[in-house]
Amino acid sequence: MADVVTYDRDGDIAVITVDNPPVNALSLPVRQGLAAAFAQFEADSKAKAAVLICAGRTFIAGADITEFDKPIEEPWLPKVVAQMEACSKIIVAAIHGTALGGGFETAMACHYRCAVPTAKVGLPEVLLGLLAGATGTQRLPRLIGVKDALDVMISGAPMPADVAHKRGAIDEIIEGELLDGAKAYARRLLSEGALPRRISEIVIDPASLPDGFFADYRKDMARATRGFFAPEQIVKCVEAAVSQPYSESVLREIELFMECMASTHSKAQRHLFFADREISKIPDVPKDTPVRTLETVAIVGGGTMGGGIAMNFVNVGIPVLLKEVNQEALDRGLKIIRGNYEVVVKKGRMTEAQLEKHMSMITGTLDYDALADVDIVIEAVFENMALKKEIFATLDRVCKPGAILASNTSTLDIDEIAASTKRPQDVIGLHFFAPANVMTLLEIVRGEKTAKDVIATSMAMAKTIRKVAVLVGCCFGFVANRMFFPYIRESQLMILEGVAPERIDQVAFDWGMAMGPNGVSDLSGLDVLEKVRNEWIDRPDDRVFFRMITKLVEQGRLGQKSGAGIYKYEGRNAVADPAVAALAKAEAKALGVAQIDINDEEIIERLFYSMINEGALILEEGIALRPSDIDVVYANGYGMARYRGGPMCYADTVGLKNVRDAMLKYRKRYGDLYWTPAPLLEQLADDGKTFDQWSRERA
Ligand code: 3H9
Repeated sequence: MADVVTYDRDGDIAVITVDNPPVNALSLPVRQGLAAAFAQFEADSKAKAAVLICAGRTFIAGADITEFDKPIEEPWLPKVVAQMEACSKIIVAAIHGTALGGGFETAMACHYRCAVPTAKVGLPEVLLGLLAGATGTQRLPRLIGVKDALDVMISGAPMPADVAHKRGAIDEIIEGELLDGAKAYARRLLSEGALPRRISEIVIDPASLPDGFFADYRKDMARATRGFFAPEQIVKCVEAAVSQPYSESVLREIELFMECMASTHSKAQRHLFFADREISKIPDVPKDTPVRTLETVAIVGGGTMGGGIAMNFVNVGIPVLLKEVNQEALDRGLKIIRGNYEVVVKKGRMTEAQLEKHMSMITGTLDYDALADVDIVIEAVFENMALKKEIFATLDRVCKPGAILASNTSTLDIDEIAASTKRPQDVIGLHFFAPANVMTLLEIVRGEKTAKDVIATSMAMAKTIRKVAVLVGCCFGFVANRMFFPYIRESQLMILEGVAPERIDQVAFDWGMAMGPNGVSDLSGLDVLEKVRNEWIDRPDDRVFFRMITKLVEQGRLGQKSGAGIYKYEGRNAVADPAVAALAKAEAKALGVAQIDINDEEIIERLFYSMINEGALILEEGIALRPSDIDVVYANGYGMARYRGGPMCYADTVGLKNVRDAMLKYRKRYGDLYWTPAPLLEQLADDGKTFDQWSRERA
């Protein structure tokens, strides 16, 4: 038996322990160990019952995801759990931490389950584009009922121990030490004459479900699961659990699991699982880098952005000093924050008293000197370099030594901002995404002179305020916006070429964006995009660039906020506006832009390949550490469906040669300016490699 699983006996109770750090994943040695340990238990005449328990921080957290791209090695998990359930003597799972996926399936193969009150159990495979393929989709509906089981599997959300106990997924809550409690529980079961209780033997009565149950369930989940492959597969598994004998429906589960496993969706979602964990690994800022104290925060600028940023800190109990230029602006800012909290109260997620407490943690000030003692200042005024430099020069004068001076710029040069202070090592970019109190992404922009402890402190701060932080280098637009500009640029040009904005948005939406480029532009504010364009010193020399935005802003059409932009708005509903189509036609004529037929495939290629090529340039320049970091940015900051895995993963899925060849096609039509493939893309396309392979080879 492998060391990761050990077999001991305490009197008549066998204790089988899994010890495979960090999360006791079911890698091959664990499966081998479990198979051997339960064979030993079956043969051990002195053992009357077994307790399955895990060492370390958690019960088994699932199959080993790193094995999924390799051929299956026996014993495969469905076989191991079948062997366990078939045991002639009782097995008790003793759960702490999180029993997830294959871990919960292993627990469900046990005849009884006990857990500490802090434990959680669930089947989160859907988040990896998979389903619980080791009998989970067959056992959970039998154990807790069809509707609850579907909810657990479609959401992927774990059940806290008390909920699982109430639903019958956990039989006993152990208040004290888990192993002692589990052994005592097993002995009690023996004394009561309990027999192995096999979930697979429970029969679900189809008549217990309301008519049309599955059709209704599909309708209900449609919005939340739009575009994803796995949820429908899960529903099919549960339909099989209801309509077929267990021996047949488990085979159906394996078939549907293998389809998920082979899908591009699952590959993309698994890629993001590891990408989400890679982002915090910064080669020259190791985990043990010291961090500065961060107990007091000031924000300069109480507009929508500054207010949203303030809420992040207040929400985790950190008081904020909000600096504005005059009382009127300050009052307006505080009113917006209060309004945001009132929405939360209305939704029942906060009480009036909590609202007041949160508001009491924000102190307004009009005086820079009030910022003298804060640990960090985050500047959140509008995108104007001259103004930002002036503010940083003032901060340099008033703030205590060692205070972190951060700018929430979304595009501008952090090094130039830092140069307006005598302490560039303390200056960093913290690019929050709007609305800052809702969006999880935070780009942390490292300047040339930013100190390592300032980076480490900012990364730690991001965790505290529950943001997904990606460290990026300094260039116009950093990673997120720099790659977003080509996407908007192509959308704008296609409008001039005669494609309706709503069609572009629909194609992008169907591809997997939460909102198309035109809807997003209107939401962000066309005037904001125009300002950014104007601040972009070395923007492309191109009359057509962002042309529609410029013209619409001239007409006072600023987007959603002014009731009209690329669309006109009836309430919050975007409606196509013939005036915009007419404007596009007139502008195209004036600029000599040809009207052409563009199919959906071209819309996708132009929107996303232009973005991907910018990503390749960003990688060459070292602005992003890894292609997967870029993917995390897009999965969290721009509503790109996780089943695409982010733009760089999507490029790998399409094949870099295909991306490059499509670019060359557009280069022929539009010239070199935008469609010259990045040297990295050229090289990888020639070598038949992916961004992912390139990244691994450099690691
Ligand atoms: C499944 O079970 C399929 C079956 O139904 C069918 C099979 C036939 N495998 O997240 P953390 C690594 S699918 C491999 O930072 P936390 C992780 O990459 C699986 N590695 O810790 C990280 O590595 P590193 C269903 C894994 O305390 C380290 O462990 N299960 C796995 O914040 C620490 O992870 C799931 O989807 C894994 N399964 O959170 C659960 N899990 O240090 C996935 C983690 O090198 N896991 N690692 O970066 C989780 O949700 C969280 O890791 C957990 C702990 C909540 C357990």
